[in-house]
Amino acid sequence: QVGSSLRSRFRGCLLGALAGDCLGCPYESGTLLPKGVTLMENVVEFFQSFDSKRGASKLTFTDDTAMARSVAESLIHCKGKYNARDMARRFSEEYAREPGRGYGANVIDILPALGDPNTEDIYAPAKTQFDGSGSYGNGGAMRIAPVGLCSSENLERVIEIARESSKLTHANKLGYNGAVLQACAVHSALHSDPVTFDTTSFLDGLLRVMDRVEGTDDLYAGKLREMKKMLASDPSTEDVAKKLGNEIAAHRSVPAAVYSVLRCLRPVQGIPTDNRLERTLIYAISLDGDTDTIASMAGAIAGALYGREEVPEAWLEALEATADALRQADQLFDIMQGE
Ligand code: 8NA
Ligand code: MG
Ligand code: MG
Repeated sequence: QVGSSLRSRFRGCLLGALAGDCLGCPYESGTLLPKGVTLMENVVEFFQSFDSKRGASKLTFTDDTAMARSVAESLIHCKGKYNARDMARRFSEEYAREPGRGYGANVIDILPALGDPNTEDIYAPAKTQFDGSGSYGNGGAMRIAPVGLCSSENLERVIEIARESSKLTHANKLGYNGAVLQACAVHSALHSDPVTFDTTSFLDGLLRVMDRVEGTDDLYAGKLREMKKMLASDPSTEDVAKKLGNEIAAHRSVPAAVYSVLRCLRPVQGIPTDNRLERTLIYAISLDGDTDTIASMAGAIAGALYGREEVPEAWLEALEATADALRQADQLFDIMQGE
């Protein structure tokens, strides 16, 4: 393993996901900006204000982290294996405990049934959503980072767990394929060297996966191909949001998260920081729209690439539940080492 240690990458991934959710949440679905100030300028100032705000109340996480924590806890409890019923029950119990975390408007209709032992087929409730077409919301992808940490060699296992575990709530292929892309992006970042990182081979790896899992569809694969051109032409954040999306739908948000990470490997005009994780989150939030979720997904990928060392100390103080993220990362790491 090159660069920071693999354990550090596990920590970086879960902390990055948490940070993106907590820091992106204040910007979700539109922000009233002072006159003459761009969204990116406002986000930069928000990030810079941390040191002076130390000791203030914590920035809280939302559904993205609430569900990701359940995914991680289930994988830990089941020793790195996927157990549908165990994970489903945890989603349900977590929602019952704290229903006010900002869940999607439709997923909440089926969360109670996922914890009911009388639910015979645990995948059935999700299939009833949207007149039987299933949800294509980004809720499958937003919580999938811990799955990307599963299995050091076997990408097939990552793909399988990502697909099956998102089907518990997202039966539409756009929904679960978005989770497959996000999990594979985390997995690939985790096993890449940030110093010699090659954007083209990273995208080609993801393309091979998505070409295969999408079959004749070309939605995610098409976006990955488009990204190669965009990285060369470097469009504005507004144009990136138009092309790749910044919405609540998986196919209109997961590609934007992947792009944010790749674009922020190098400096971005208007984001005056050398910290690449911080740059990635500021960029992702500046795409506007579903900011907490896009930043959380981008943070998970970037954190897996750069490791815990790239997480500013001020964040650890400012964010809710950092100790849990570190514990889960360590437990997942220990399970994977023992495989
Ligand atoms: P979901 O499954 O309820 O989907 C979210 C939304 O996507 C739905 O309410 C629909 O508007 C739309 N949608 C999904 N599938 C279809 C379909 N087949 N046809 C038509 N419309 C569809 O929940 P989810 O878990 O996927 O949602 C995740 C998002 O919700 C994340 O962005 C998360 O942060 C959260 N969120 C909450 C708020 C809030 O203020 N409470 C705002 C934005 C996002
Ligand atoms: Mg959220
Ligand atoms: Mg969101």
